[in-house]
Amino acid sequence: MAAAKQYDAVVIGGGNSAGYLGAAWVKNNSGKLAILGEEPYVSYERPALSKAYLFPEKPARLPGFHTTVGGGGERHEPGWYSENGVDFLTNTRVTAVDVAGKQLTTASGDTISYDKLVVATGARAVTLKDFKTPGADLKGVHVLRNVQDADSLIEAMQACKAAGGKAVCVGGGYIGMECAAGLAMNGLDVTVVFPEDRLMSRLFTPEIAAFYESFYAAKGIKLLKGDTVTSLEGSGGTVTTAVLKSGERLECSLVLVGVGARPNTDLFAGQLDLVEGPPGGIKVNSNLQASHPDVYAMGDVATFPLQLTGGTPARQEHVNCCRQTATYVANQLASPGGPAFDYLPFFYSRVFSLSWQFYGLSEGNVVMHGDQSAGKFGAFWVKDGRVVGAFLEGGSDEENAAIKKTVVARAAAPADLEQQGLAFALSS
Ligand code: NAD
Ligand code: ISD
Repeated sequence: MAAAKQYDAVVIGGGNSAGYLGAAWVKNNSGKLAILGEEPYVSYERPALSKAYLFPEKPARLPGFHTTVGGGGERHEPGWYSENGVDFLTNTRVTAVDVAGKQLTTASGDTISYDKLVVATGARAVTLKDFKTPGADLKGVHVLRNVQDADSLIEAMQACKAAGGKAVCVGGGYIGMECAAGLAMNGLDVTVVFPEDRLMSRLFTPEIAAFYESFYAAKGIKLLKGDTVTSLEGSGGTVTTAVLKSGERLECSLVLVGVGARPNTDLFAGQLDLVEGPPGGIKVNSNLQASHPDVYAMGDVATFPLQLTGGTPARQEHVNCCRQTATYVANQLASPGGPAFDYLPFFYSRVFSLSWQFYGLSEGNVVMHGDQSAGKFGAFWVKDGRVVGAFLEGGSDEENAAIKKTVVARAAAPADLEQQGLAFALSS
């Protein structure tokens, strides 16, 4: 039997965060690193898939968006990893990990030993099969998480156009909103179905949501609120109709499901402390170290104490968190201990000509400002007299940086915050 390969550190998962860890690892000159990813590609900037990848003209394609371009760094294609002594093993699925024995096994039967392990297994898209929705596995029903999903979706858009052009997006969150825009830009007739009373209800206030909803309506996108898909019907194995809880029947030849993601923790059940119930994930301490001292977790799968809220467990499914946790873990591997991982929640989206950013916490009273009819508006969340969160649509780099600064400083909110609006952030 061949001896197990040995590395100073192994990353399981070749997604967004793995690329950023690789970059910091090489910079730190930390030793022999392997990154094991089941996708056929080295790390790429996942956010592109629900945005520019779907553009009808000049769409983003690999190798254009390999990490670390989204974070303002170099583009690391496969050659970069080999030139820098990092074994990035694509098409490599890890099937078992012996945490105590510091060894893992891949689907092809290889055994790999490590000194330190970094869990970057990310999250998987929830599907309608998870809800046992009849018809969930019909052709034409898609989720979007990786390049393969995006390529299938693009192929499905062509088939949908040829079959009448009607598409349904299930879910009114990030994927539902961004993909509805992508499908509409490709000339499809799109209906979005979701259970809440407004788009992006996890973050948007009713006033914020109203702006995007009327923008979508003007683009011909129909929004069916307070409803869900109870079954899908098909003909010849391909979807033809979405049947809703309300009884409504939507003719369609493409269904895109964006109903959330679940952290991939299965390999570690019974071996590491996991967070049972929401937010799920692998529990790590303020140095992003799991319950075994030689294991770290980062990116979408890591549940860490959020310093901003006094250490409440947080799992942030966001590329910004992937980048920051990855750099932090690489630095921990080079030099353990030190200041806690301190994260400022950040979310953003871009759809059609729109672009918004949010920093901080959506807690307390909401103070709206700006002019929705001019496409430039925002909101501050004020708690105990301090600005704890800020949202801005249509902001320039300078304006977005200003709202971030206001949140970081926990600026005292003036009585006329609504009138001052963005000027308050710019002058803080
Ligand atoms: P999400 O949590 O943003 O939205 C899920 C939506 O589906 C919600 O509206 C929810 O109520 C709805 N839903 C849940 N069950 C449903 C059901 N049975 N029927 C109909 N609707 C249902 O999740 P998502 O949009 O699927 O995104 C998945 C992941 O990708 C998230 O981690 C997200 O943060 C990430 N993502 C982020 C961005 C971004 O930051 N711009 C873009 C795309 C994806
Ligand atoms: O910003 C994003 C985005 O569009 C994603 O798909 O973050 C994500 C992932 O959830 C994090 O990698």
